[in-house]
Amino acid sequence: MGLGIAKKIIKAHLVEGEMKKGETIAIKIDQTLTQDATGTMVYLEFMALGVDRVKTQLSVSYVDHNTLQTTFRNADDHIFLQTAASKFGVYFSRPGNGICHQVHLERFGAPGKTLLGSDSHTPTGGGIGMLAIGAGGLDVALAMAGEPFYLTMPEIVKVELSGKLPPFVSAKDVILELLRRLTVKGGVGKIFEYGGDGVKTLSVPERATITNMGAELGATSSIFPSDENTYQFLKAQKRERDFVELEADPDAEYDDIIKINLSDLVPLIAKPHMPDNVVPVEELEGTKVHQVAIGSCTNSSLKDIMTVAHMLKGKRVHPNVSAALVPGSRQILKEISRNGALEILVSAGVRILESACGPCIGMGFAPPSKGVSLRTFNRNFLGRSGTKDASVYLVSPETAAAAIITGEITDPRKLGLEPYVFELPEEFAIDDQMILPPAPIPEQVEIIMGPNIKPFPENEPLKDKIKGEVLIKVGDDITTDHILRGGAEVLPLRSNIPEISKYVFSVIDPDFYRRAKEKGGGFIVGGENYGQGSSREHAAIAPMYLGIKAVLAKSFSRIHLANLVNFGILPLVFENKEDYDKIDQGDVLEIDTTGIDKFDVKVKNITKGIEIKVKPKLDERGVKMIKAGGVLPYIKNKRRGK
Ligand code: MIC
Ligand code: SF4
Repeated sequence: MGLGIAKKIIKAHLVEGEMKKGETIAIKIDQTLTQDATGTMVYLEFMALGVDRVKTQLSVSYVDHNTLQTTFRNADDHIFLQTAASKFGVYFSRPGNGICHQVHLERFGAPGKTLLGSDSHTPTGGGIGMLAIGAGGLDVALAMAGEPFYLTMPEIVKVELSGKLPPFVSAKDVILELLRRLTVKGGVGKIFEYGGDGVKTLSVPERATITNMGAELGATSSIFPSDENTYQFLKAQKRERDFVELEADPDAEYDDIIKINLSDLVPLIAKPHMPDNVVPVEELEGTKVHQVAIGSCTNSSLKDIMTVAHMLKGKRVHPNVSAALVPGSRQILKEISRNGALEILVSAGVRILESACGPCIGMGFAPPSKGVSLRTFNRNFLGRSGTKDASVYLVSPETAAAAIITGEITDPRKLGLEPYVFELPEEFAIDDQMILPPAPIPEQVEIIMGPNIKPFPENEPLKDKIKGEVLIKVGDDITTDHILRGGAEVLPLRSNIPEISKYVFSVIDPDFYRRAKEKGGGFIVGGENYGQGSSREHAAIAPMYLGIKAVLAKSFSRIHLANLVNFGILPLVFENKEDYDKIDQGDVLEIDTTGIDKFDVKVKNITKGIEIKVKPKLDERGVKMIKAGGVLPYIKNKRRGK
């Protein structure tokens, strides 16, 4: 039986387990990436592991999330990250150099390699034929220390593309179409492998838009073949040496096949507050728009920006719209400065923001009260923009540009503009000055930790009996932005768990922190897909710090589940989903964990006098980690021979 691309890469990196769907496997990691908002924890964890230098082929530390620097905090973090990178053998991409996924694609991504990143959009690298996976920070720290990455062997779904995108329909519409069909839960436990004739019509940045937003499907990863287009992209980055061809065997077998005819697609839009709330743009035409933002790791490539510049040439930003552009990288910013596109955009009245995550994670450019904001980003979760009552819609750059011109949601096909045909430059505006290599003599580097950097709290081993109150009960699809939001107020606290824990669940329940403190911890009850979205392990560490011992849910998202286990919070799934209705907020539960080695955990709802049947969502390794109180105590015990 032949193999697809994903399986070929997994096979070449497999160190434990069998490539059978649902089995636990471990793979060797070639490259890692971290970003600052998750990275400070990663390097603190790496230090706790006691390893001197990274053991990977390449590790890169990016600063792109926290670049507002309203106080000393972010600046302190940057210096810590820079000195830690230098000492531990990690390349350091300075603030202003661009968004981690965009820069990694440009300067480091290589077909056939594995990449683990402490950011959920790491699968962007799948656009260049890497097996790129997002994970919690601790898993990335372990990979840097040379440990393999453990995951459940995913189902492999082939997405067969045929045809060619019509004018003003773009890569964003492909992934929005998949989200429309499959929802934000549709990809959990799956890798989406793209194939078919339509692949060759898509350039690497277009492919990367699609693999990037595979994260919104909940997928483990998404990947494209490595072909002539991949070669051309690498060549224009002066990195031909990194090229290898990668294609699926003709008789490759898949667990499922999804077909998309690119020629049939239309401009799509995701309505508030979920990326799968997708309808054709046409349905919302005429809705007044207050702001438009073009950027983020999904849609800030040179092609995206050139398309917008082409559509805005000689035009003005509508007087009721505030429009902003966030170039994905300094390379792109340099290119548009030299080719004239920047001049067109500035003349039109577009505001130019720094090459960073920016408004995507609520770092500036918040919409007005009750405002309508069109963004080329990947997430429109409640409150993420910084304005809780704003309506955020996700669109392609084409649809964004149309709204900039008309001031309302507009199908870009109807403007009567000439379609733009993008040509890859012979050579991109390559300039790696803002990527600092690690120090040749690590002993000479002192790691600088400002007062914002607090050591992370450790957990205690699992107790046989845990009693406590259900501190909060939430519904389906709760994101890590609900659990611990981003934004300019909270992000700077990422290196300070006691402070950031004050914001747990603050978007949906501002009283949660007070209750958790008063009761000395307790439990969380969730619905389906609990913890979807970001990889931020703070959404597990901060609840752990507040004394949360277990989360009972109908189902979990992959990364958050791993984070809970890594920090010793017991994940339990309802055996009968209706039992979710038999627990209310405020109920007192008693959990008996004495049978955990046999995956037997008993839950009693003392308040209601009933038993709730649950299964721990753990494999054997997970059980050991939970018993120890998380992965760090587990590893320390292992080293001490306990
Ligand atoms: C996001 O898009 O939500 C983030 C911010 O990039 C997160 C990481 C984080 O919370 O730091 C992600 O996607 O993993
Ligand atoms: Fe940054 Fe937004 Fe991409 Fe997350 S999704 S890495 S915040 S640009």
